[in-house]
Order: sequence, then C-alpha cells, then structure tokens
Amino acid sequence: MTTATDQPHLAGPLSAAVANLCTRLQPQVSARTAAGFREVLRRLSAPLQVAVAGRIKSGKSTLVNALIGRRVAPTDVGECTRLVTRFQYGTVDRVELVFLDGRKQVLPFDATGMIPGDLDVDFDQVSHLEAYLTNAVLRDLTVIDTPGLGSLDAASVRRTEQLLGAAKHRKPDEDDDEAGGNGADGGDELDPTSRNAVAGAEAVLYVVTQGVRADDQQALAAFTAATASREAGPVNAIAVLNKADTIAPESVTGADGDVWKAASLLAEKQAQTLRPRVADVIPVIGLLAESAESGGFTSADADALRSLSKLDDATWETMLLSADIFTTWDCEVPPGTRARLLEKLDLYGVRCAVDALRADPELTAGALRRTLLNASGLAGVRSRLDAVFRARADGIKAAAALASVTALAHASGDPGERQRVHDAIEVLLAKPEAHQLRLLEALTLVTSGAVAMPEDLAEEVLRVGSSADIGEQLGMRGRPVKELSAYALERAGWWRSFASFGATPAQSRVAHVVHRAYFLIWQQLREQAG
Ligand SMILES: Nc1nc2c(ncn2[C@@H]2O[C@H](COP(=O)(O)OP(=O)(O)O)[C@@H](O)[C@H]2O)c(=O)[nH]1
Ligand SMILES: [Mg+2]
Repeated sequence: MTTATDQPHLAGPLSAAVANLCTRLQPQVSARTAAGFREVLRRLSAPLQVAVAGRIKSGKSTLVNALIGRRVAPTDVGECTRLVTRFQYGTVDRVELVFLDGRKQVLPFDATGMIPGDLDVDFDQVSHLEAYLTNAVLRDLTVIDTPGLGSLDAASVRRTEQLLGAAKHRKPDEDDDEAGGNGADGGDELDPTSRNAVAGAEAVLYVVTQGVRADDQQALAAFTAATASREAGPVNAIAVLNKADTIAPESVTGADGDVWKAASLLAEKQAQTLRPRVADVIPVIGLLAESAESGGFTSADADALRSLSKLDDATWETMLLSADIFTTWDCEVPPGTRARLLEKLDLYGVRCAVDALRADPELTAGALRRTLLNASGLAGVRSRLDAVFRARADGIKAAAALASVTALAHASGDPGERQRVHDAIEVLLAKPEAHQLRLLEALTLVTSGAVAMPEDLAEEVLRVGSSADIGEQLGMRGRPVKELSAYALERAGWWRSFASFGATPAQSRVAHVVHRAYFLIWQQLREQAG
C-alpha cells in the first residue's frame, strides 16, 4: 500500500497528513464526496495557487509578467484581459482555452510570444485560460491572473469572484443531480457544489494603487481561499502598492519630494488600513519590473536613453514635465522611440535611467537594465512572496485542503458521513505534528475578527502563528536559547491561565492553542539545548 508521504509533490508534512486523511476516508464516504476528496488530493500535490487580485487596471497582468519574467499576459485592453488565466509550470510552452463545458482548445502565442489579446470564439462560452510555461518560478507557485473586481462587465466580475471563492454562496447555475455518484476516476465528474467546495485560490497577492478604497477592502474580505470560510489573512495574503512611480511626492507629508519615500510612507499607511487582512503592503513599480525582467527593455532603448542623457539640463527638465511634452518636444531621438520608452518605463523610469547614465556614461545596457530592476522594487515583492507564501506553502495548502474536506462533508447530507469525517479531522488535529494547522486556524480566526482579542494579544497570536522561526515567533531574534526558553515557558503559563480565566469561550479555544504553541516551542528549545 502506498502512503501519502510517498507522493512526490506534497509541500510538506502537514499536506501529507491531510492527504493521508483523504486517502483513508475515501472508501468510507459516498462516491460524490470521494470524488471531492480526489480533487482535494490533486490540489494538495499541485504548487501553491496564488491569485493576483485587485481593481481593473491596477497593473495585475503587468506584475504577473514581471514575476514570471516574461511578457506573456496581455495588458491594458483586449478580450483576454477579461479572462482568468492560470499560469502553471509545464515542460512545453502552451496556452489552452477552457470552455464552460470542459472543452479545451489550444491557442497559438502571438508573434511577440504573448497570449493573444483577442479571440475568435464565443466569449460567453469561455471559462478561463490555462497557460503552461517552462519558467522556473512556476515550479512551486501557480500564478492566477484575474480580470479584477472593479471590472465594468458583470461576466469578468463573476469569473474573478468564482476564482477567488467568493461565489460560494451563489446558487450553482447547473443542475446538482446530474453529476457525481458514478465513482469513476478522473476529475470531471464533480458536481458544482463539490467543485465550489474545493475551487478557489489558496493565497492572494492583492494589487492596490495610491488610493485604497472601500471596495478594495470588501474585495479582500470576500477572498475566501478554498471557499470554506478561510478568509484572507496575514498567513495567505500580501498586498503591493503598485504604480509607485505615479505617486506625487508632494502629496505625501514627510516624503521630502522623493517618490520612493512617498511610496513607502503610503504603503505603511495602507498596511494599517488593510491589516490584519494582509501581512504587508510592499511598494513596487510593476511596469519597470516587467520591462527590466521580461526582455522588454532592449539595447536600442538603452541607446535612445544614452542620447537623451546628453541633452542640456533645461531641455531635459522641460521634457520631463509631462508625457506629452516628452514625446513632442523637438529633439534628435525620434518621437516614436520616445513613445516606446514611455510605454516601457513611463516618465519616472526614463528619468531614473538618464540619471544613472549621467552619473556613469559608460553604463552598459545590461547594467542599465539592472539599475531599472533595482528601482522597481521587485526584489522586495519576491522576498515577501518567499517569506510569506513559499515558506508556508505546506501550512497554507494543508489548511485550505482541510477546509475543503470539511465543506465536502457538510455538503454530503449524510449525518453519519459528516461525523466520520469530523472525527477523523479531530484525530488528525490532536497530533502534535498537526498543531501548526490549529495555530494557523486560530491565527485566521483572530486576524479576521471572527474571535475578538485585545490588540496586544492579537499581535502576539499573529507573531507566534505567522512564522516558523522560533526567535521570530517569540519576538526575540538572536537571543540566547536559555532566554528564549524561559520566555516561552512564561508565555505558555500565561496563555493557559487566560484560557481558564477572563476569556470568552471563543477566546479560550484560541488561548489553548497558543498555550500549546508556546509549550511545543519550549520543548523544542529544551531538546536543542540537549
Ligand atoms: N506608470 C505605471 N504604469 C503601470 C504600472 N503597472 C502597470 N501600468 C500600466 O497600467 C495599465 C494597466 O495595466 P494592466 O497590467 O493591464 O492592469 P490590470 O487590468 O490590473 O491587469 C497598463 O497600461 C500598464 O502599462 C506601473 O507600475 N507604473
Ligand atoms: Mg489584466
């Protein structure tokens, strides 16, 4: 017999534990629930699914291209920008159009290697696009580009909502009775209820621009990973403040006229508004990142910038006043070339590049590209993606899968089955190695406001629950083990008494979990100390 741990692609021990649970329960549940479990198993062994969400035109597709390192997602206009596109790893580059009835059609890339912006098909029959790319980034992250929740047409909104899992309360528009129950292998026999129970992204990269509006917050609140009420929280959601280059620094106090400083200050303010829904708000210039990272920035562009860097100060400052003046002012670089520079870098990027060339006229095209990449802030986004998503993929995936399993059991309508699944989950969660799942759950409850906590305690739960590094969990990085261990024991005791006295029943349940977390940390430290 094979056990789940033999499966090659699971993110870690927590995912393996949930996969085991699904495998063991499969023969004990109805064919329909079993089909759901198969889907959960399939998802568990796939890379973490990260949806890029946000208002239309916030620069989501541009950022996706930057992250993948290839200009492949159409930006701006065109029908395909109104579709959900899943970018996943494949051994051959390929794009498939998936229709609502499950049919698939291979799409050719356009002449520039991009997904074509427009399609020669009945748009209403299209579900989404699947893009398989050889890019290494996609090996452990599947990136899902969405049309955006502020889209003008209802269909785009519906597609986005469905993908994000927000559509779970919607009545399925298909008939429930036709599917399921045949127990055949393959992924397509899932009925809509079950499909909704396991659909949805597991994590979200939320793209905002200068003004965070009420509907941004609503959209974020509506993000419900894996649909079973696992809302966005600091464990599975980060935000970027995109188009940082378009921020007028004089509109932000304390920025001293510096665009990047203004962006950082604004991002910090937005983080306070969006917290605790997101772990962080990171400023970025998606357009610069895309051009620098995806081969969009060419040596011809570098040459044009070099010519511009030789203009006298007065002319140059005048040209930078607006995009219009920049392209129409009389100068030796052809207007078309300048328009192209604007498209790739916008005024801020052009200024950055020329500043760099003036400081060092010998700068090569490659070095200039790296300068622009640095100026884009993409590295900051990458490192947060690593810290928040990649490092926690196991916990995020396992928690989402467990939520799906619970939802499937609920939807089954058989009380006996529901009880069996419920019991199995309890047994799993009682194991010390599954404690991290409980902690993630507690963290999500607290940060989503489902369980009210005093602010300092909420902060503490957040700290303990959102890192795998003991020093960080205790807020005492780099301190000696003895100190860490004493503190862990003290906090374990404190949370135990908080669980017994002075806590609401809901707080008490969270407190027990936090107590146990500290206790396990203390045990681990003791073992380390020998
Ligand atoms: N100035 C500037 N423009 C950007 C940036 N990111 C994206 N854009 C532009 O914003 C427009 C919309 O971008 P797109 O990625 O299609 O937005 P989406 O609808 O959210 O996918 C395009 O014209 C992009 O070139 C940025 O960081 N700075
Ligand atoms: Mg788009």
